[in-house]
Amino acid sequence: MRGAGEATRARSLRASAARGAAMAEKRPPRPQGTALIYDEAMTRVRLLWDDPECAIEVPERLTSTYARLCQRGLAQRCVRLPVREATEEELEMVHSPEYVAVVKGTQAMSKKELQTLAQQYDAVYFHPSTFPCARMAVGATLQLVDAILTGAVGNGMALVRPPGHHSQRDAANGFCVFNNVAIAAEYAKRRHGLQRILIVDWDIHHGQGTQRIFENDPSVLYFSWHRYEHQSFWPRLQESDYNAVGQGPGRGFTINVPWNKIGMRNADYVSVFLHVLLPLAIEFDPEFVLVSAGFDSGIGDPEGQMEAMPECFAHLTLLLLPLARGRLCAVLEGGYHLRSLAECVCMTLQTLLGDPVPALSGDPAPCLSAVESIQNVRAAHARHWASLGHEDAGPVLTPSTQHPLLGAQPTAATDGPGPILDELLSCPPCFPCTGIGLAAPDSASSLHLPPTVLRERGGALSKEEAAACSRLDSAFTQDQTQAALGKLLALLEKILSGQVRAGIAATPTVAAAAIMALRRGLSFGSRSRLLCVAVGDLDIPEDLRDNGQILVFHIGGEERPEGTPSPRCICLGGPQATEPGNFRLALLSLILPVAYSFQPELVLLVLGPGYSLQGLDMELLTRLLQGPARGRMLVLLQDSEISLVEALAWALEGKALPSTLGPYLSASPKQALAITRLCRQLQPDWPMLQVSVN
Ligand code: X5A
Ligand code: ZN
Repeated sequence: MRGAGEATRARSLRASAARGAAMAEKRPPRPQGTALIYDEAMTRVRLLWDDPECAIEVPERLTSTYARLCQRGLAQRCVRLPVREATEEELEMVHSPEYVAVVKGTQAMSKKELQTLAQQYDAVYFHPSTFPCARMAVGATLQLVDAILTGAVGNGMALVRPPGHHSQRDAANGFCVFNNVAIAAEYAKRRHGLQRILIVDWDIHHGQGTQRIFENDPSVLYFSWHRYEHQSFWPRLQESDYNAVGQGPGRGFTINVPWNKIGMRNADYVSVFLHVLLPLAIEFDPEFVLVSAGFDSGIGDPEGQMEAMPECFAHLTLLLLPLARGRLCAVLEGGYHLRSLAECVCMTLQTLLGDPVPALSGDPAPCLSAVESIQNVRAAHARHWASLGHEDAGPVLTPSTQHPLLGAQPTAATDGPGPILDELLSCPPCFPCTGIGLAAPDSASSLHLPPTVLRERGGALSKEEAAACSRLDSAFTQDQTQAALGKLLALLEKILSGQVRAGIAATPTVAAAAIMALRRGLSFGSRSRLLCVAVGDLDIPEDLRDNGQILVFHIGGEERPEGTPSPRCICLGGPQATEPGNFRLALLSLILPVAYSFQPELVLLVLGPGYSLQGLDMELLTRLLQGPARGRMLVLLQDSEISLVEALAWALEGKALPSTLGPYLSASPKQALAITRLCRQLQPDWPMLQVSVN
């Protein structure tokens, strides 16, 4: 009986797999397009009286940002969606009818009355256009949600005013009237039937409104970082600290990262994403990502006083895109330095469009205070999330920024980076060269590839190259191998000289090809840094393993006896290393932090013989490794694996993953221990590995 049942099951599985394949052929390979929503109507609200606290929330925030998007040619590349005003019913998904009525009443108020009403709230102003504008900010956000969730576009951004994340069920707060993002999350649940939504609030203020709306709700994972300075910064709430993790069934679904010092930089932000947000977000496996995209966390902002550069937001966006099949909806919140705001929005939108990210500038070491915050949040969440369950560091008891007797030290007021800021912002954005090169046998022509893929014809090898090849590869005499290696070298040449940004090369002998490519990369420039991530069985010669210019990760190869690991050749051996749970832990906690610390000019990804990464993990790896090297990557694979080229090409092209990452798969305790130990040993060499101060 049992045998027959299983046979039936197997048959129906095969049948459904075949159906899946047939469908996969018909539907467009990847979701397309990035939407932009903006309407001048939202510039109508402005402050009508004197109030220094609210004076920074000006209409020019939208007009100058939009002008810059047009100037950069980014707005033109987006799908434009029309705005609409949200209905009162939609507003009431989050707000009380009484509060909606109060805001509605402002349309007919005199300036005096508006001012009196505003005084009932903290840091708020009203204008006769507040109600229609705030409804439009919500409506614009919902239009974008609809477009993404119906598949009309892949992702998008809404430029809106007033902002939303401080707004609560019954109260306006911090320039916010209706909570655009919270309503969008509720709407996605009720109208689109979603069950898991991630809200990433990278504005520099705590979105206490959003937190309160969802603090009991396990279907919404809310992440916020914010300037805190031990509760001395607005809105000065205890509930913004790392130990506020949600309530009741929502325990664990609120993540707060307090910044206890100003001046946080690129490395601090990216570290928090790698070591706090991403592990939990991947475990949560959202169906949709909403970003409360405030840019007062960027350099120059008078509120935040932080020093993260515009390109940092490109990296933050890139790190979120592998989630939820790339279904990401960014909604403007704060951002008060007009130039910085515009640049940061450009970086975000450019990344949503799939462009490669610029290099992350500055020292890759997070500061002490940031590491303390990371340690504290991870300790607070260790009991709620399996992905942090192997965490052994407790919270920091006496933070470096806090005097044990006096409490928080006031931070001296600074003008931030001052005059150098203009210079920093005026660097022309490096528009990356486009194009993906493909060096593969002709059989690859039946694949469905992005239109930008350029087929490499290749040339004959020089005598020396041919000699080197035959030494490396005993099969080299065969024409096929020779042609493949010729194509590979020609492609690498184009990448090194900047004619194409990235490439894929399929050869009959990937091990030999990898060594040739590394040697060629080495000889290109004596100061160039090459990151090689090799998966599978591969033997990399000694001189390439401990070379100042090359950093090798060898994953899933032969297991070697434990010794002191070399900081330049990091091995995670054995077949277990490529199992999804183990691999994803290694990727976030080890590979990416080291890669960001190393700052390579080029990444060589080698899928060697015996390689056994899941398809989705291979795409995840390809997509995320584009961060540290400005999208410059060459993937080498065995020509018998030619079917992988399709997924690789779309990933290199910046397109979203074809599915969500799926239910959480935990790392084995043994592998988690091995990875944690490696991280600790390598920390002195690669500062972004740090997750605790002890
Ligand atoms: C959306 C936003 C900030 C309010 C600051 C009040 N609000 N001091 O950035
Ligand atoms: Zn803000």
